[in-house]
Amino acid sequence: MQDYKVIFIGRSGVGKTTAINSVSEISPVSTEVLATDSSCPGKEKTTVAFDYGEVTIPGGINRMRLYGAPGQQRFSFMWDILDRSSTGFILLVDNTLPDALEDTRAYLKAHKDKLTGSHAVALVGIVKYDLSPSPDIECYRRLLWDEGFTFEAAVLDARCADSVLLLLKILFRRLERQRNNEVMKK
Ligand SMILES: Nc1nc2c(ncn2[C@@H]2O[C@H](COP(=O)(O)OP(=O)(O)OP(=O)(O)O)[C@@H](O)[C@H]2O)c(=O)[nH]1
Ligand SMILES: [Mg+2]
Repeated sequence: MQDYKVIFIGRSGVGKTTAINSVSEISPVSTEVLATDSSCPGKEKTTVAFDYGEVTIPGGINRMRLYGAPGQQRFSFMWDILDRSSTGFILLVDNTLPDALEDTRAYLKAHKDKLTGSHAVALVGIVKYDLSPSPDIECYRRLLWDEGFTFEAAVLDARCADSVLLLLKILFRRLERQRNNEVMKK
């Protein structure tokens, strides 16, 4: 059985904790506390250390260990701890942000080394598309292409297990491909 470590990253309030809670087969570990600032209006709680859940990829025996990073900058010291030996990254982006594309570009640039490391596989998940269908997915694909990333982009609703599972399956296929390539090289 292959175990993959996957980290959900992205701004505060995008849906990292929600996504893990939606699919985890174990009771998820949460480190949410009441938010004391206004960095994410309308949301009561924020993650201060990490979320943790586990899921089996349907039709397989492979397990994914899911971690959610805190979105708030002041807890960014956790990102380096979580990144160690990570295999997959899912960058969630909030399509309701007024500058969603530019925000995504800035995030990708800031974390380029991590996301394109030799053992890393990453993809972009666009949430809250139901609330704002613009920019559309093609805009994100173009942005990724322009910035030289080979990641896939997909739409999901972090509240819906099937939707999150679909995204995890895409990541899983890419992780398997990378693992096979590494085995062939040996
Ligand atoms: N309408 C809609 N709401 C969504 C969607 N995905 C997530 N949400 C909501 O967005 C909010 C996300 O909150 P969290 O999961 O706590 O966000 P987080 O990324 O863990 O935030 P931090 O812990 O502060 O970094 C929740 O209220 C979800 O119900 C979506 O696709 N559509
Ligand atoms: Mg959270």
